[in-house]
This record gives sequence, structure tokens and C-alpha cells, in this order.
Amino acid sequence: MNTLQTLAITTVFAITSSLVTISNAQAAENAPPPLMPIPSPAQMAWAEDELTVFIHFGMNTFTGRSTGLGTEDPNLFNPTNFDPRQWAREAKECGFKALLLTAKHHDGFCLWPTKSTSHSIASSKWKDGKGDVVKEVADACKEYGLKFGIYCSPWDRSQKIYSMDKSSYAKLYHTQISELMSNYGPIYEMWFDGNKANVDEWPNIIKLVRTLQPNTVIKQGPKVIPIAEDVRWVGNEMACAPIDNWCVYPRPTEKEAPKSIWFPLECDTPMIGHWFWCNTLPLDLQYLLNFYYTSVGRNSIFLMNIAPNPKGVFCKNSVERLHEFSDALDKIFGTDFAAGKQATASNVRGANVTFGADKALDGRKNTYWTTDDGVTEAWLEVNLGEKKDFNVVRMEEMISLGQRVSSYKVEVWNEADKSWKAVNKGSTIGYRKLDRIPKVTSSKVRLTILTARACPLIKEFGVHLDSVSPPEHFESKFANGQAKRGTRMPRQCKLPGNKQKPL
Ligand code: FUL
Repeated sequence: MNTLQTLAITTVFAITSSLVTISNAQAAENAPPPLMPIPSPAQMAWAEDELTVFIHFGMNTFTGRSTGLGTEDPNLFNPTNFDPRQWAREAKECGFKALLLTAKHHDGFCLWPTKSTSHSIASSKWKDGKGDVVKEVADACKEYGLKFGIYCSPWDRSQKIYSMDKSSYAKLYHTQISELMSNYGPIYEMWFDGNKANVDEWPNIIKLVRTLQPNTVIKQGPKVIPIAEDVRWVGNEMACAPIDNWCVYPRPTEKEAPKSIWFPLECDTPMIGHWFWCNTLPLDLQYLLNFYYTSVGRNSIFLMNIAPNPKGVFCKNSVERLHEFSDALDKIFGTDFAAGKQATASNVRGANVTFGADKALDGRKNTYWTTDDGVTEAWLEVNLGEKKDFNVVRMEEMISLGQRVSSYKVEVWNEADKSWKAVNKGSTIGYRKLDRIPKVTSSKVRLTILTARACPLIKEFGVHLDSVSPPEHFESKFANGQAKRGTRMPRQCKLPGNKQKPL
């Protein structure tokens, strides 16, 4: 570190920000070239959504089942106060960017008047068989400025041909996807479920989505090689991404795979009910905050399921919890003690202010601190100006130019013995990494990139105080905890007297 320290270049935010008005360091002279793979524009926009709402609504809402049988009477579907505008309004108010609806779940009941089967709302008495849930939800999203996405289960228990005549089922499914991709405006994400998904000629389905909705991201359902989708499932229902989460797939090793792709993880979990409504209380706020840390805070996005009730609305408890969650995020992340403060780095690319240390503290999404080519070990030091209490460190890479960092440490300055004290070590950063640490009080904090695939590009670095989550969430064992593959959310007791199970 001594050599690095001697190379230290100080850049002061106040001076440089007034001199440099480059809004896009990507286009700047001597900018680092992209390190492949990089996200497509659709994948990039998807990553920036951060918070998205999953809606499981359909036949199961009225039967209480989590997986329907496929033999249900269409007339059971009868929301008495169907109000997707309420869903969209609440989601928007709480900072969610997109909403994804189960147009058809495993029971096969279609929420739009499809030509492919009579097992749909067209056969119900609801709105005299003239209703179209998918359209009303799409319209509500448009009205409130949310992106709209669709889930359509490949597995279909209402169709005997699903296993008996796979090629006929593939045609039926093709028709359904074609209708959904053609008639409801832009679809930001097509979510294929992998559960028992076994559809003939799957690549044709992917091609169809690509043709009809070229800007959508496709979530992987059945695992078909070569991978043609854009997003993969996290592997648990606890919204818990691995602590070392690469969007580069397969994950980089010393010998990088020549054909790695950008293939980010998506984290989903139910906030109330199982996936569908089942008269439970929503999860406590501390669960939701933990999910945020283990999803958005681990280089992923959070797809939080809110099950509307049989009336067709988010119940009062869901709405309250959603607002509590949003308020808590504002409280925690609304103040960044490092924002705009004085920063120093061990190396600045070409000694050019465009890539200076302060660029990691300027809150802009197109600027970053970076180093010279070949410099993959480097530090960024921030002087907070005065002692601050904090327990969350936020790091963000400029992923549009590739995910690079493979190990780092965070240290705080100990005034008493004039030394740096490590508070955390980590591996990947990616779009955003949030490290929870036991609360510290310090006036200086330092991020050291220890190893990277190429010169690191740090878009943002921040420190925050989370006074909402319980203190045990900041202990390393919990904060850096992992979920086992296949883990499902603990189901809650039914009302009344619901007792949340401990995390
Ligand atoms: C799973 C399904 O089986 C669940 O019912 C739910 O839809 C979840 C999002 O995906 O595979």
C-alpha cells in the first residue's frame, strides 16, 4: 500500500465539480473500454428499477390454494372491488418502478379473454364474461407511470395435452404468449416460471417474445441450452442473492470462460400470503428491509409479491406495510454522510479530474472514479468532515462497462490510535453492494479494491445510518448470511393472533 499511498492524488469535490461538467464519463476521452460481458440496454434499465412488485392474482385468490388444480369453476373468479389502479398507485407512491402480473398461473385459468382455451375469465360471470384483467392492470400501470410485466406459467394443469400431447400444448402456449405480447403495450419483463415447465420447442417461445417485444427482459423458466434469456432466478424464495453475486455468467475465475454472458439474478419473495392471498398478516418491516439488503444490496433487484385479496385490492395491512417499507428506505438512504465530501484516491486514471475520487460521491449515475489500466488495487478515502455514526456502507460499480471488482475491504479511521480499522471485507460489488456492519463512529472511511478483473469503476460510495433494523441485523453472521438453494419463506399463521416467525 505504500507505493499506492505515495501516488495519492487529492481531488476536492467543490473545485472539480465546478470545473468538470462532463455528464457522461463513458464518452470521455481515455475512458476505460467496456469489459465484456456487459448488460444490454434492456438489462441495464431492468437493473436500475431496483424495486418491482409481483402480483399473484387469479383463481387461487378465491380458493386459498397456492397451486390450483386446473378444474376450478371459472365462476369462482369474482373480485367484487377489482381496483388495479390502487395497486399501481400504492406501488408508485412507495418507489416501485414496475409491476408484474400472473396472467396465468399453474392452474391454467387465463385472466384475459384468450382464444386458446375456454378456461378463462371469458367463461366467468365476472363483468358478464367481458372483463380483461390484463388490460386493466396494463392501463393502470400506464396511468401511474409503472412498467408492466407478465408472468404466464408454462405448466398448465387445466390442459390434459400438457403432458399427453406436448406439441399441441406448445401451439396453445404459443398462442397465449403471442396474445399477451401483442395486445397490452410494452412489456418490460416476461417472467417464465421454471416449475414443472416442460414445453416442446422452447426456443420458439423465446424467439416469439423477442420478435413481439424486442425491449423486454426474459426471465429464464426451463433451463434450455444455449441460454437465450436475460435474467435468472435467485434459487430461493427469500429474496436472498449470494453474497458474491456476479452478473457475469458463468462466474469469472482466473481462466475466464470465453463466452460468458450478462445474466443477472432476480430475487423474489411473497410479502403477504403464500404467493396468492391467504388471509395472513404481511411480513414485518424488518423482514422486508433484510430482503432489500440481500437483493438490491447484493447486486440484484427485489421483486416483492403483494397478493391482492378476493375483493381485488391490496388490503389495508399490505398498504401500511408497503408505506412503512418505503419510509424506512427514505430514512436510511435519504442521508449519505459521504455525499459531496472530500475524497482522495491512490490512483486516478490519467490524473484526469473526469475520473477523480469525488466522482464516486457526486450522486450522478454517469460519473465514476477509476484508475489507470492495469491498476486493480487501489483505494478511495473519504473525509466525512466530522465524526459520524454509521452502520451501512454502499458501493456501486459502473456496470454498463462490465462488472469488475472481485474483492475489497472497508476501513474506518480510529482517531485514538491513528490507524485504519477494517470493518468489512467483501468480494463482488456490481450494481450496488450494501454492507451492514456493527455501528461505528468515525470521521474517515476508506474503500480498498483488492482485486478486480480490470481497472475498477466506482460509480458511487456512500455511508448511512440504519436506525430502523434491529442491531442483530448488523452482526456479520446475519448481515453476510446466505440462503440455501430452494429455501421457501416461512408461512405465517392465519389471522387472528398472527405471530410472525423469527427470521
Ligand atoms: C414458483 C411457483 O410455483 C409459485 O407458485 C410462484 O408463482 C413463484 C413465483 O414461482 O415457481
